[in-house]
Amino acid sequence: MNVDKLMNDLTRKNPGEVEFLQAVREVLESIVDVVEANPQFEEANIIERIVEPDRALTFKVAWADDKGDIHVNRGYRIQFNNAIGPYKGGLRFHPSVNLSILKFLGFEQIFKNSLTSLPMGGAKGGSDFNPKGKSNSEVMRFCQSFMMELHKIIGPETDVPAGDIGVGGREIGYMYGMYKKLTHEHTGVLTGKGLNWGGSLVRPEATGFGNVYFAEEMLKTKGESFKGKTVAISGFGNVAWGAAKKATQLGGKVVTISGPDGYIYDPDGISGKKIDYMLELRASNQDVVRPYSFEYGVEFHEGKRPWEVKCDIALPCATQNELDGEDAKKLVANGCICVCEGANMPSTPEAIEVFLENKVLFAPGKAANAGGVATSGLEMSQNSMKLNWSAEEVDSKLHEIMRNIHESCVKYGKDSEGYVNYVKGANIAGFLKVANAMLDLGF
Ligand code: NDP
Ligand code: 2IT
Repeated sequence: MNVDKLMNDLTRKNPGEVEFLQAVREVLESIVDVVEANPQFEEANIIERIVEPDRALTFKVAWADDKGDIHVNRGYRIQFNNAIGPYKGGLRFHPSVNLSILKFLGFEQIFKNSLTSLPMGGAKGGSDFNPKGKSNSEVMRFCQSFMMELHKIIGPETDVPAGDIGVGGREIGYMYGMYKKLTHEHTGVLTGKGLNWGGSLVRPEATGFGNVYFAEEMLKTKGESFKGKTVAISGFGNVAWGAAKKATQLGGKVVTISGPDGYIYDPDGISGKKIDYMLELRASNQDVVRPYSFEYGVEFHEGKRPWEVKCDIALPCATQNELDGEDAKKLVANGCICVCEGANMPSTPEAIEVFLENKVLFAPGKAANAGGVATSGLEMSQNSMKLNWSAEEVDSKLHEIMRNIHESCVKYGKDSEGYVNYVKGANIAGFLKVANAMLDLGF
């Protein structure tokens, strides 16, 4: 298997799609040995087939603001691969959204969903709509207009979207409301729904909780735990919130959160009502974390990332490529022993190299943030059965899924000296199931 040749061909076919190409290269480099040991994959051209989305739809989303002015955004849905189950993956609303970002996310989602062991294929979608400063009614009209197009290609057994950056319970509600009107159906077509209309307990917390459960498993391999550890978190959204909650419950002290404007350093620990204050910050639609420093009288470091702070554990939970080689070196120099990605692809390839060289416990997002989509899968199961599980039941299933993902990573990622390369482990374990399914199904 010639990774450079494959990447050259892919670069020619997808010019300028930097994030997509970055995500594909990482996977291909990890699976070389497995592909070479299994000639049936190359014989069936699995690699060329897996890097091409089944379909990538873009559509116009026109909506009226509160003054009556009409705006146009672009909507997307990338249905990447449905070999092991219906397409599944979130919707992102952020001004930076483009085809490359959604293709990288859709591609990652194939392997992440495979790792969960639940029957879900990979997809992603969203829009370059900027929720910042929009009123509730503007967000509603945008979501309704978005769903007017999206509903044509989704369905509970076809493609089941959910949230991601800029899409939380409120947006899912408005989109689900419109889907229900358009189709005259009340089915589990979206996940992350409200509890009164088909949602699952623990879904809001699931990505962050799952991330911390995964980190806990990694720490255990070194006889360590969260107890007494200093934790640096980036982001202040859904994932950062859940991670802060669980890390604190397990005895860790979370000292940072961050936004596009800079980071907060709270040496006493972000715990209790301070964690829920993050929800208020997000709901304000202002895109800034700074108000936390006024509310609690702590330091705000404008324009900086939290990776310069001394910590034992780092949980990057904001967005892609938010932790580079220099940040990684700072973390290592400051004694950080574990980096567990809550966001999708937050570490650059240079950063990952630094972590692996220094034998840091490092988990890639596709393994470590799979708790969100796994719990979406559990929401789909509950919808199909027309039953609701208790919070304890969902949480214990989530916990077990994260332990199993950790085990799969160890199985395929442990080297002869005992160091676990979780990037390799996650990519191989995720790939094998999908590739074998593709063989079984024919082309
Ligand atoms: P939220 O919208 O709740 O929060 C996202 C956070 O990231 C916010 O703090 C946001 O700030 C910040 N952010 C977004 N884009 C940028 C940017 N370009 N530069 C700097 N900061 C940025 O989203 P989530 O918490 O749901 O998502 C966070 C990460 O976790 C993403 O990578 C997402 O793909 C991933 N993820 C989410 C899952 C889920 O279930 N929600 C599941 C698995 C992974 P702001 O919006 O103010 O720019
Ligand atoms: O990146 C992700 O896994 C998500 N945004 C969650 C997807 C889902 O379908 O729950």
